[in-house]
Amino acid sequence: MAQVLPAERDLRRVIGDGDAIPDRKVEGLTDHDLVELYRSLILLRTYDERSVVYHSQGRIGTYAIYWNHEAMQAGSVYALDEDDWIFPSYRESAIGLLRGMAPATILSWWRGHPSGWWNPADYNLASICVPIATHVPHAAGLAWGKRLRGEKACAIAYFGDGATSEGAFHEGANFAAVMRAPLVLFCNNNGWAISTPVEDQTRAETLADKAVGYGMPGLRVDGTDVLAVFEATREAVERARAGEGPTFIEAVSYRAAPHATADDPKAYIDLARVEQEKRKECVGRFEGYLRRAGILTDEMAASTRAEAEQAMRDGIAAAEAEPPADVALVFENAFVDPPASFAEDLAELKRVLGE
Ligand SMILES: Cc1ncc(C[n+]2csc(CCOP(=O)(O)OP(=O)(O)O)c2C)c(N)n1
Ligand SMILES: [Mg+2]
Repeated sequence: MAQVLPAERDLRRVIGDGDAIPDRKVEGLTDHDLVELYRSLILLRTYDERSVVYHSQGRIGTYAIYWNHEAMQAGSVYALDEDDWIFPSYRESAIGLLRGMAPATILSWWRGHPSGWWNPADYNLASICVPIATHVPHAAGLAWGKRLRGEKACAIAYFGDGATSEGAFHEGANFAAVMRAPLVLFCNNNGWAISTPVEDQTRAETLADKAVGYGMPGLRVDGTDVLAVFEATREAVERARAGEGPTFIEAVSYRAAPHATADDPKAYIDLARVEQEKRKECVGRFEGYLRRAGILTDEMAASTRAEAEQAMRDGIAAAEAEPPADVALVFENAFVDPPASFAEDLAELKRVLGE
C-alpha cells in the first residue's frame, strides 16, 4: 500500500516576487527548458486572447476563456512524455497546441465544425470534455490499461474545483487509487464554478484534503507559478511510473476572466480582487523570473509573441477556409439505427438553411 502523505498545506512556489521572496531553481531544468516553457505560455496566451477577439467578431462560438490558467497547463504538460495521455476539460481546450496540434483544429472545434475533431491516438490527447468530471473515470481506465499492459505511460486529467463535487470525480479517483492506476488528477482551483465560489463547494479546508480519503498524496501548488506546477507534476508522474498510483494536485489561482464569453461575472465576482490578480498573472510572473535570471530579452519576448500571433492568423484563416459542414453528420452519428423522424428533421433543417 502506498504511503499517504498529508496534503501540503501551503502553496508550493518557485518564482519569487523580485523583492523579499527569492526565486528558486528547479533541479534538472536547463535554460533551454525555461525558454521552451516560455514559448508554451506565450502560445497559449496568444491563442486565448485572439479567441476572445474572434468570438466578438462572430468567427468562433461561445468560448471558455483560460486567461491566467496557462501556467497550470504549460507547466504540467512539460512534465509529461509524448506517450502520456492528456484528458482536458473545456478550460484546457487549446492544450493540444503543446503537442503540435494546429490552432485551426481547435478553432474549428469552437466553430462547431467537424474538422475540429481529431483522433485521440494521434496526439495521445482525449476529446475536450464539456460535461463536468465525466472524463476522470475515462482517464483512470486508460491509466489502468497502461499498467495492465506493463507500459510506462501515465495519464493526466484536468478538471476544476467544481468538478470535485461531481460523482464521476469521486468514482474515478477511487478507482485509480484502488487499481494503483498511473494517473495525475490535476485540479484547477480557480475559485469559481461559474458563479459558485469554492467556499460554497465544500466544507473541506482544502481540495487536496480529498486525496487523503482515497489513499493518495495531495499536493497544493500556486497555479500561477509555471515552475512550481512543473515540479509538482513531475513528482506525480514519477510516482505514477514507479507503480505507486495516482496523485492529486490542487493548483490554486483566481479566475481573472469571465467563465466564458457568455458570462458576465460583474453580477457575482469581487472586481477589486480580479484587478489585484491580473497584476500578478502567470505570464508576467514568469517573464519577471526569466529577466532576473538574464534569460529573456525584449527581442526574444517580441519575436516569441510575433510567432504566436502569426500562428493564430494562419489558424483562423485555415479554419474559415474549411467548406461548410454537412449537416447530415449531426443525424448520422447519433444512433446506429436512427429514429424514422430524423429524415424529416434533416429535411426541415436543410429547408431552414436554404440548402
Ligand atoms: C455534468 C455537468 N453539470 C453542469 C454543467 C454546467 N457547467 C458548465 S461549467 C460549470 C462549472 C464548473 O466549474 P469548475 O469545475 O470549477 O471548472 P472551471 O469552469 O472553473 O474551470 C458547470 C456547472 C456541465 N457542463 N456538466
Ligand atoms: Mg473553477
